[in-house]
Amino acid sequence: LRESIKPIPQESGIHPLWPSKNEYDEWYNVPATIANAISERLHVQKDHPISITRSIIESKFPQPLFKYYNEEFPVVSTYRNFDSLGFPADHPGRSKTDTYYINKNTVLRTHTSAHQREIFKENKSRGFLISADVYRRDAIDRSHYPVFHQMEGAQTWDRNEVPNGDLAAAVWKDFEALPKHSMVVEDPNPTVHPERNPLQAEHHSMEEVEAMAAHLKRSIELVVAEIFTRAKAAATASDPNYVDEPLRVRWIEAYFPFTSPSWELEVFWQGDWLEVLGCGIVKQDVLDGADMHQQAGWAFGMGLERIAMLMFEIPDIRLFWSKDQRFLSQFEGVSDNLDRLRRFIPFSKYPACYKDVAFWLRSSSSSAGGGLSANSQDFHENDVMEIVRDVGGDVVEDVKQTDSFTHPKTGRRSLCYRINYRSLERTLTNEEANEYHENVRQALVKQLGVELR
Ligand code: FA5
Ligand code: MG
Repeated sequence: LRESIKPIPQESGIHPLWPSKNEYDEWYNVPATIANAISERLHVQKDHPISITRSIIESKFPQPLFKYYNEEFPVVSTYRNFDSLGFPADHPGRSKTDTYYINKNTVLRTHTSAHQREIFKENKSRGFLISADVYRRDAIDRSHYPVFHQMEGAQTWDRNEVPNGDLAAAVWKDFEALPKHSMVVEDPNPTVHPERNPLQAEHHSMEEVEAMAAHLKRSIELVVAEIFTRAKAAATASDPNYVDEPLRVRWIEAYFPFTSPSWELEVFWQGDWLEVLGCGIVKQDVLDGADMHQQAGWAFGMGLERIAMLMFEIPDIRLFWSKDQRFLSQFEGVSDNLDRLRRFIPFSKYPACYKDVAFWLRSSSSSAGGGLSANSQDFHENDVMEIVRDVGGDVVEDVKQTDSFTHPKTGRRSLCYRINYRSLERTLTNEEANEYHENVRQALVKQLGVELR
């Protein structure tokens, strides 16, 4: 039944660099399915769509101006993942419900920005790209997965090295040298916002920030334009009558503790805006931490799955983890010859099987086994997501809350979730789905201490 779920790892068999058990503490919350993912390294697996996507993006940031890093190990200190980037002590991203911990001071990185400071420090080029697997306890749906891949990029200018010390002029010159594109880009907001996205006034002039922002945005737009050119060529190769829809992209304001001002880029895809990356002007603290006091520049972090989904028309993020030859064979030979890139042809969808589970949260704060707890105050939906995923693996397509109810007299809260069981590889029998669901119900009781309704 659990054939599509990887086996529970042996005591020390996760990875040679995985921390030993005596480093775990009461913060440890990494399920076996997640720990096993660190050995997959899809971003460097030849002919894997994530790896193909990575190399196409790399081609837009050429060496030696940029140096590429693809080997950073995912277990990092909380200092690297959070503190070195200026995350406040009470930032929600640090909570156990959002992040996988080995122990109080060690996590699975939640983003490639975890390596910014050290790579700024050791890198001798003016730019870098870091591609890697990242880990988040997140909702489950077609575009969210608890393990995914990001590419971090940065480029800096050194005030001591630009002609006449004129940073803005040097950046504008580099901007003018970038290729043009014909995409229509919505970008309605001013470059800075006095409260939400201020100029780092002690460090930059407004003109410098305008120049760096323009350079950053153009550099990223060129990636998107390349992806869509490839996507269109692939679609036309499979279907000569293919008519593409006009591409819509927009810059929106964003917030990150380590950039200001900051933006996100969204692409209109299948009827909805899909966020593909975050970026901004690097905070001087981060550069100072890397002894780059005279430098200024930009950084971005993009979701490689999201970009690959756009380019190959891959409909479901779980597919990237498939070992099914009907998936993998469609990308064979593409790494060596990008002209072979084709749209993904979905194999037929197997039937969905919806099952509901309803339960009462505990009203007391007594703690259940497993370190999780589900009394009404500190209940977090990600705990449900993770239990479901741990039991059902990739057979769970998505999980949605369908009801929430607080008893008027007792004040107890009840929740109902609808789970969609659907294998990407075969039809699940009703018996199998029932067995998964029963295991989910038992795990919710055992690990969260809920009372089933
Ligand atoms: C970050 O992770 C920042 N570190 C990005 C950044 C880097 C900003 C450098 C400024 C400078 P965010 O949480 O928005 O930002 O994630 C970046 C991208 O990762 C998203 O835009 C999305 O494309 C992708 N992403 C986020 N969560 C998931 C998920 N669960 N599954 C798949 N992709 C995801
Ligand atoms: Mg975001």
